[in-house]
Amino acid sequence: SVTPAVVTVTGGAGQIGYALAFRIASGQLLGPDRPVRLRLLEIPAAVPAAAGVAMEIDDCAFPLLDGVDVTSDATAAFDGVDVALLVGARPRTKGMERGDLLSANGGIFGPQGAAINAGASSDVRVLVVGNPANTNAYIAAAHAPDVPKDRFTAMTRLDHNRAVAQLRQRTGAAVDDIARLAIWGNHSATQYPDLTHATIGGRPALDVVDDEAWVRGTFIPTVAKRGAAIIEARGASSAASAANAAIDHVRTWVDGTPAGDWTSAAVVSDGSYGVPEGLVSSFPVTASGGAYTIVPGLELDAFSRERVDASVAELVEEREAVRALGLV
Ligand code: NAX
Repeated sequence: SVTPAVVTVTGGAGQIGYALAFRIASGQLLGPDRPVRLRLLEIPAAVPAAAGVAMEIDDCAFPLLDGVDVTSDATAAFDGVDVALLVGARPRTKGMERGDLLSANGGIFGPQGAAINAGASSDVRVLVVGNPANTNAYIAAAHAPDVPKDRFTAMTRLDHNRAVAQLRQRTGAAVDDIARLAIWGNHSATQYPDLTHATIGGRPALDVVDDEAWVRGTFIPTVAKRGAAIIEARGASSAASAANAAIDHVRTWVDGTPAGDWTSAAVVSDGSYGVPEGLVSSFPVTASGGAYTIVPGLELDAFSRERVDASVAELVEEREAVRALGLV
């Protein structure tokens, strides 16, 4: 029998946690051959709600599920973890300054990084979803000196999928014919959804679209502000689509990207494209052999360069702020 993979979801009682947990337990994260031990980490006040989620998961009688544990103890949650999905975070509330937000999240992601460092399996893979996702991943990685840096990632796959969806709606192309889209920088409104290397059925997407005003005035802001539009429409932030993107991110990490295509993920920069080494920034990435690799050698035109630099400048500011606060 195969040893179950330990998958830990933080914020297991939250909206995204609720959408994620069932998909993980049903085998959609690691495939139909890998049994799963699911752990839900919550703050003490939300442990009863997480226990309710665990009851519902039990009630699905998923054949691949080895069991569900609920805990508010990070050490227990990350002991032997293979895949850590860090979803729970402190949201920005009214009147909260950025320093307060970063401090509150440093208090979450620092200790979680340390618990991963202490107890995770040697092949652990970490995806940070909770915002500010890039900087939370930076903080967690800084507290896990024994874990290779390339195991820490943050999620921009939802932004990537949103960009694919906008392009398919505009052009009528099939999703499978759209390739080489990229999200650069921070998972925030400064992100740069980049069509300059994208192709549709092998043709440059910019030739198919043939409308620079649409690209700059509609496509880019629609993708970058989609989260706010969902909140406006639904009265709640993206949940099932975020969970779906988290599943995609991990599946691609494990299974690889198709030949000739890439995806987007925020990974620890090696200095590529002038992004300071160590920052967790989104890039076009390929996956193979269980590792994400930044796509090398792409040409950035002047507009792209400016947009990437602006988003990376925001990441640098966040890094300086968490350093000044003593969070790393
Ligand atoms: P919810 O508020 O519904 O759930 C968050 C859960 O996390 C709560 O149950 C809370 O008790 C728990 N939590 C808080 N601190 C914790 C801690 N220290 N340990 C364990 N659990 C803790 O938020 P939800 O809608 O699920 O969103 C979760 C996070 O994802 C937010 O930070 C949100 O901003 C972020 N998002 C990131 C996206 C991305 O693309 N990277 C997109 C979707 C989403 O907005």
